[in-house]
Amino acid sequence: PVTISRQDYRPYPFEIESVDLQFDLDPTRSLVHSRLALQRLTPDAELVLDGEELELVSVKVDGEVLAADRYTVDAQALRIKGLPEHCVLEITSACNPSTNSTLMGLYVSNGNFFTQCEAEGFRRITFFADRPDVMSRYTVTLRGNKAAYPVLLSNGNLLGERDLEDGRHEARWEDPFRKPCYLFALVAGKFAHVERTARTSSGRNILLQVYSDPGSEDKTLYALDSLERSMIWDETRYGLELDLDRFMIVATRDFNMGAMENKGLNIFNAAYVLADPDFATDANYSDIEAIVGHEYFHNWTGNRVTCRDWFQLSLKEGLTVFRDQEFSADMMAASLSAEEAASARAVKRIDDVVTLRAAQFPEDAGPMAHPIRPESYQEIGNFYTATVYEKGAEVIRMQQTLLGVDGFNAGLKEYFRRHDGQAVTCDDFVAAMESVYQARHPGKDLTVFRRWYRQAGTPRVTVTLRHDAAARTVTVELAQRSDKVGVERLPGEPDKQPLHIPFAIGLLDQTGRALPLRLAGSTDAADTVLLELTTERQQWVFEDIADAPVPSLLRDFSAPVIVEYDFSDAELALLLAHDTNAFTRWEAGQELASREILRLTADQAAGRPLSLSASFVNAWAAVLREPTLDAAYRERVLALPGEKTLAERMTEVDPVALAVARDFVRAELGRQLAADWQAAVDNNQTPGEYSPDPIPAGRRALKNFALATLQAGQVAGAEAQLEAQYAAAQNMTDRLGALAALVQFGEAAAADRALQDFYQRWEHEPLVIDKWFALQATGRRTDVAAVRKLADHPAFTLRNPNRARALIFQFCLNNPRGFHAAGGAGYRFWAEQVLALDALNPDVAARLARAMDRWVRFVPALRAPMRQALEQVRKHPGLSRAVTEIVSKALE
Ligand code: DPP
Ligand code: ZN
Repeated sequence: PVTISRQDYRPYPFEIESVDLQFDLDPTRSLVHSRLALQRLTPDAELVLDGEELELVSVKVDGEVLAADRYTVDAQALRIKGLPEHCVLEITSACNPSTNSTLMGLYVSNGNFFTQCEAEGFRRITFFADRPDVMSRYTVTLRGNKAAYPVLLSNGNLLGERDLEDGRHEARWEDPFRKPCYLFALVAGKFAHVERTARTSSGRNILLQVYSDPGSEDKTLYALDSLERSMIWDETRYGLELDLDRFMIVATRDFNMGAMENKGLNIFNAAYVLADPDFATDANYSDIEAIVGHEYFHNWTGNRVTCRDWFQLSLKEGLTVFRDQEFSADMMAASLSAEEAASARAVKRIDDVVTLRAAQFPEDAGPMAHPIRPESYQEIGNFYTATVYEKGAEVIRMQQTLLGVDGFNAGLKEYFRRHDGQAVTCDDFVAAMESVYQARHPGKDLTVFRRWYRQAGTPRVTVTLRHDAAARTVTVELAQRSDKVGVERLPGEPDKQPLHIPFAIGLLDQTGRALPLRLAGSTDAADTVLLELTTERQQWVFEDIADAPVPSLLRDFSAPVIVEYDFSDAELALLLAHDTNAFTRWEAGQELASREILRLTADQAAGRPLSLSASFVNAWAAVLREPTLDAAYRERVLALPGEKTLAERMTEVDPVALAVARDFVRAELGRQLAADWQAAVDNNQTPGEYSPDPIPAGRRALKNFALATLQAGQVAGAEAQLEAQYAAAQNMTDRLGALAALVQFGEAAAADRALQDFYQRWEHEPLVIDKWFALQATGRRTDVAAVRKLADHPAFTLRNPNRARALIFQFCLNNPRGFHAAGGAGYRFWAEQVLALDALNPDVAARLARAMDRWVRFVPALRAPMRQALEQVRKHPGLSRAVTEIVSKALE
């Protein structure tokens, strides 16, 4: 496979001023006529247009058919030499959407046409310069049978529609803004829609529409509300107004990712559009809001200003994830009291950090580790990663932390002033931010900060505290190192260098009171101080501190780093009880729980009996009984750290022992604190009409966590409560919560009864059947034989990515007992499924391939069969470039 390097970027030698596309839509042979107005920028340059799986029908230059010896065409590209400086190129080609199982380019789902072009799907639609720095103005004509495809949509504004002979019709669309081809979209078929008109701050009316399968339109109202909220939020928070007269979202059941930000015509996985209380959970509602927001926010951060090349992907994704995180936090906090709002924001921050640690930290320490701006790739589809997205968002957040919210907003404004309408780089973004930073903080710059864009790996920050009783000072020393990660350094790449790390710190006295912090030489005192670590090791002195304090470190997770400090259990318990920063308070509990689970994992692996420490039980009891904590936050504090996060702390991972130990802790907490959990259940009922708002959602989260914990502890009466809740539930959160606890911790017969009932109730709603598969895929009783049986169920298909993710991915990624069972049957199943998926959809197969990323860290008995499974996949003839890249890197 060819490796593409960031250093090799060259501008495209042609300008494509306009693109006129005409589609004759037919499921088995769609014809695409493309008319490109070209300007050659480099003398003698050859025109190379990407094209894959296309049948070339004809090529004309300035109206004349091009002689066959003037061009070549192969499986990758059409090449034309000797074009004049200005010309009009007309290309007719054909493709077959009905057999396109990759879901890239033009494909058919449920009888309707959809497109997906990011990153490199447009080349499966027509021959084109499929790269983000080639920006053009598009007009699009769609023609198709009117009865079969009554709705014909593309980007921008509708110019007109008319009927044609033979029962066909056409629609003409025009996108007034230049765009790269990855933002092109078309949709054709039978749809229902909901719509409303919203007014922008400058007084323009915008038509907002959400399209879905006929009959589903009632379930799209939350998405439509979320779209309107997104529009208002981007105006109020960033002064960014929608630039189109019309904004459409279309839901499809078959989609490789969550959603896609095509200009004016977002295409969404139905899972992130459809909701009603009966079949969507609280988590589904918040995902819909976040993803609708995310794609909408791309209109400015991604579309108006786009990426020069795919190495700059984080330019739009990190920034847009940051923006959707802020949007969700603001929406959660809206209409709450100040105290509740602070707690809701902390919950959002915790959830984002949990995701980062579970997905990104392992990635950054494994064979796929890469900087947020990668240096090279073989398949760009493999770089839509937690690093580019979630770590990318943290790098943006740090810039906000360093500049302050006002400074950051000014920096963003400067970014748009400089680059609106352009395809730019991450450096351009930082330069815009830096211009504000330097103006407001003379003498400072972002030189060191920029290293975050080119260094992979999670930095570790070691903290040392020295109290001088005589001088009444505390000296804090921070030292950073970026461990070599498990990847070869690139040729010529220098050693890891120190990063610019904003490190928020507080100090508590031994009774848990917050100490006012005053740095030597300063007159201001504050509860939290932001230390800026820019070299390998630095010291700060705080004055006026009589007794040795307990530090509260990396408040609000001010940087994506791992903190090393030798807390005693008693100090952690103090922080858990008293820290004024909600994030670090939660963190203290997580650290206590991690220590407990890791100790028990070692006991389990060594065959020693397991016993939970009394001090840990007491700490959890105190949280359960603390009257001031709100439900959502309390649930986050009580929840145990996840297996993937815990595994990163083990030198050799024994996943089954870890799962057993973690479940043991849950069960013991349930058993020993049964009365407290029951009180949490009783005090957090949510009668009345369903609302996905944070307060009732938080109550349900705590109540369902408490009930499941009681069941984990096999507490008498818990199962009956779960069965009763399952039967009487008025919303999916409660129904699924009860079902999940029955499947995970209940008696097999009770679980099976409920599963059967659930299937019958929801047989006709695929999104709920996905949940049914996922619950079983992750069930403690589900082994490889059981998952194979589920894969034979008539409702299962690998062709639908949501279904494949629900069963196969969930089993391989989130069922440690089943997947890692001794003997390697899980790994053989993985290899089979990767290969079967790869034949259909390489993008999705490559994601599943990553289930083995961390294989070298497992105990030897598992490592050997894991390696075998990886080798088996790697040597498979005809393996896609995408999967080849993943398994080869894993085996390197
Ligand atoms: N659709 C994906 C996202 O919005 C890729 N752009 O993140
Ligand atoms: Zn995005």
